Amino acid sequence: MPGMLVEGEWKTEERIPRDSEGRFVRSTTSFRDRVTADGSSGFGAEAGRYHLYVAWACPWAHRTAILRKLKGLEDAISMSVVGSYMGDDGWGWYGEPGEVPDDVNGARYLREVYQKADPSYTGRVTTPVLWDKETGTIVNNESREIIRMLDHEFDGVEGVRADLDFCPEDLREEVDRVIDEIYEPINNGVYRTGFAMKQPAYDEAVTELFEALNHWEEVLGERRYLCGERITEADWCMFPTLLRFDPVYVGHFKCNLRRIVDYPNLWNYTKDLYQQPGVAETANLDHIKKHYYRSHESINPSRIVPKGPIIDFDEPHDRDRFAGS
Ligand SMILES: N[C@@H](CCC(=O)N[C@@H](CS)C(=O)NCC(=O)O)C(=O)O
Repeated sequence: MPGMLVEGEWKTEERIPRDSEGRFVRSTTSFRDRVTADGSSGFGAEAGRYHLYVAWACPWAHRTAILRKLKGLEDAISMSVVGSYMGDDGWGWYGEPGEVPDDVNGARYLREVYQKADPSYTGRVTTPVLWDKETGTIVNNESREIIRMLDHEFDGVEGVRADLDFCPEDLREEVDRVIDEIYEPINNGVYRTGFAMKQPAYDEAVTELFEALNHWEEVLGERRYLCGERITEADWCMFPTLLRFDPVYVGHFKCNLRRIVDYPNLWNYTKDLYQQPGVAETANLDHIKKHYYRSHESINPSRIVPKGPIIDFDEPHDRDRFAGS
């Protein structure tokens, strides 16, 4: 893990945050403004006004890259992609294939973007970041809130797929409930498992993680997607974790009771989502593997990136047996 900003200054002595029992503790994010269709929040939905910073490696950022792609927001919202390595300087641009340089703020390190938004910012420098070019600040850096904005607020912008709604009104409660339900044991659970520093903390996290996967394996035996017959934001919150599971979390994070390929429904579901038009272009497995294995020196001191597993997300899936999009 890299450092963090303390009153606007970069400190590298900070480490992966853990409690006294060795449990990984995720920090809360601090930029929580919203873009709104009518501009009432001060951040109106306009083409060309916003810029998204992502890491291909990061599952939270991945959600936002997917929504941007699927909603047809690529022309309206520009995007930079940091390199895969997160070392002492945190996220930054190193000239690696797959990066997209920051032509908005000209940053070398992502922390510069946070410093510009708030010169006395204290907190972690995380992806994703939604930047407002007009006021020169960060609107929001919480993936779940960013995907909701991309899903709904830009529908009046030309070229945007207003016909696609990943959180329709009648499903909103259910979508939010499922996003909440998968967050702690699964999305954050893989990190709590991998970053645990004491045996009981690991045991607790890995047990919860697989209990939750077992549960969703069953649910997905009855319906095509997490909330029913249509793809929702909940699926786009689940997918980035499942995509990374076998290539990274099984080995690097010791999430190894089972692999996703051992779960017929979860595996076919993962392939179904991967094969949705546009999604594969957001799935950079090279950045994903390099990021985890090379950035977390405390759990992989050699920084060797394993060659396997051999896995094909393009192989046919069986989800057409259900009704659904
Ligand atoms: N709650 C945030 C979490 C974002 C997050 O933790 N991103 C990781 C990358 S996967 C990060 O940038 N970590 C850098 C750090 O903690 O220093 C969200 O969902 O947007």
